[in-house]
Amino acid sequence: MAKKVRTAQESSEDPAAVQMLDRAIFLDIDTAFRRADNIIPCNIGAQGLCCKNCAAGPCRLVGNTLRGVCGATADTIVARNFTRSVASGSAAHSDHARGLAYTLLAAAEGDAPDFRVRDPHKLKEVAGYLGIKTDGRTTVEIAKDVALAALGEFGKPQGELTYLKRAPAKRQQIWKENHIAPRNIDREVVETMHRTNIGNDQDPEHILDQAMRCALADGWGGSMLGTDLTDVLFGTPAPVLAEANLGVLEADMVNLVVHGHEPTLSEMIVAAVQDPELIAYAQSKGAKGINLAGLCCTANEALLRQGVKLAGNFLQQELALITGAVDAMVVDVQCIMEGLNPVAARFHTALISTSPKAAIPGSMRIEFDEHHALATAKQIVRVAIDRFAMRGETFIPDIKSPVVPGFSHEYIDYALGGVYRASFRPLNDAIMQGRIRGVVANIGCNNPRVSHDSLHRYVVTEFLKNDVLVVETGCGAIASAKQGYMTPQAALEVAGPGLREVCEAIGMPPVLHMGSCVDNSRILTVLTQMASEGGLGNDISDIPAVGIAPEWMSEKALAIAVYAVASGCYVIMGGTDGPVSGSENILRLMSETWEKKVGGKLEFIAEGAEIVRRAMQHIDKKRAALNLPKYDASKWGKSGDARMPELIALPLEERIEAVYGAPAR
Ligand code: NFS
Repeated sequence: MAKKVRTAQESSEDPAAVQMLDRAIFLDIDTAFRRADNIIPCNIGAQGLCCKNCAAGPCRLVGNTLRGVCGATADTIVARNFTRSVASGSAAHSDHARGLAYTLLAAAEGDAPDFRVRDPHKLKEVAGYLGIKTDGRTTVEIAKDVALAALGEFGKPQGELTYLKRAPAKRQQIWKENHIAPRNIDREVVETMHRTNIGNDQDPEHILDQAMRCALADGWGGSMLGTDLTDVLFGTPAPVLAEANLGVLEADMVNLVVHGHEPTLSEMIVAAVQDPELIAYAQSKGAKGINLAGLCCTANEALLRQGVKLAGNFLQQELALITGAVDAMVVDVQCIMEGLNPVAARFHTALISTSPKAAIPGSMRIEFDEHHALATAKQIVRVAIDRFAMRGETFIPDIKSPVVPGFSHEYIDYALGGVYRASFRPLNDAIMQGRIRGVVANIGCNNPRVSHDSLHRYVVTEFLKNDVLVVETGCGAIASAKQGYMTPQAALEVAGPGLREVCEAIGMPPVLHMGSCVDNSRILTVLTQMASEGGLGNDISDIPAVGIAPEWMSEKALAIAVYAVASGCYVIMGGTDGPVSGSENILRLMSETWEKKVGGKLEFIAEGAEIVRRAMQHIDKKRAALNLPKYDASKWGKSGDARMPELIALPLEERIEAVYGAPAR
């Protein structure tokens, strides 16, 4: 493969990113885009055919080499490599959740004065799942027991994960029959590493069963606890209005960007930037105020609850710095490029690392711990303000889109049915009638091997046109937010006739932002509620739904994909041929065998049009299996008011006249 250096336009479909990529070329600044052009991926590793699990190798299984030094076959090596990645991704999500459990515990014990239970309602719900009594007890008492029970899920000596019982009964039975019900979170990660160590599990199907068990410990364990405890500590999301893309940076304000994944720090920073003393300090340095924005999943967490603006997704972290307008970028863990510091060093930007788990050479170190969280956050804001005074020339793309995020399953329930009859019935009915053809969860990363945001943009547009409701998390959600698809108006402009009617009736966007990648657990909950509501079968695998990560790159995305499959979903990973392409047998195992075993399957499909075709085919197949009417777009579109964008711009009296045909009384 010859190296090809892409132009800015070829590298991204986001116009704000393109402007910054041009500036990167002009200033000769290295970015992930350029590095991806310069590094030709190792074809053997890319297919999963390189084993470096012991010092007898690394063994590369190509040509006539059919076995590694130990005798391992290509199938075993591909399965082992893949399963290790799933363990790594599961560990990342779950360790994040562990941190939240410790924060809740510290708050309940009075050791973290800046944190408290913001959603006592959710606390009681979670207590119920964990078998903790709530009657006659204080919030603090319940919170302490919830935190301890959550921590117990990581290493309990006997039994299975408590949250498994939140799944449909049929699903729980499938896990039991296949011996893939996770016992505790840490044990499944540890056992995966053990089994894939030299000279252990040598049956690829058996290895992949462990991939499912480990991933389930993430989805119905680490991630679900992570979501629940975040809601307990910071509030369950509900819709809020915000903005997305690099245009949210302000030329005349101190710009502080939070990046990474943990909400504990970012929530404190949200509080710190509102401190009148710090605002006055910023003004004393010539700034109009302090502007907070976020990247990646930290951004999603802060957006969902606080309406903090989105500066961009994974591939925009270096680009944000290239505006020259970021005074400080504060990072914690996960998806933080090592390439950031050299870019920050070209500007006045302070790159501040905070996590005891992630040291970043060259960064300013302000270690965060929950015991004096707000004080640390204020210190960070002060650094940003001091750097503002050192700012040089800036170039902020004048590009941003409105976004209405915050669709927790609790809010969807409420939006569909109201306070007194909250229910998923209207959603199930819309799918059963065919107004909504099916549901796609479009999630996951950006990958510099793919033109930035191009596949997210393409597949989501196609699904909306075909009356498929799209729910999103992670960097996929940020891509749609930037594209302007997360407003109720977008339904009128892009959605097909049936989906448009539903969105108009409820006043919701056609693409629902459900949170960070850890919050994919919310999608499991929604699917479970749909399955138990009636009319769409009685298990997740019956629902006309597909999970897609069109531009994935992280091992966390593999963990999500596998727990979704083991929960009964068809999952498509896009952009590349995928990490198991070196073995036809493994590809078959993950599609045909897994579908027979657990009702879900995993496929890697590089190209957008083929992703859409297979997803539609699957949705229609599931509709047919449920005996639902064949999808027919011509039946819909006559109710609802397509004039909404013009109407809302009119003064009240004219609007009433336009709607009711008579002047306002
Ligand atoms: Ni998810 Fe979030 Fe983005 Fe990918 Fe990284 S930020 S946890 S891994 S790159 S979606």
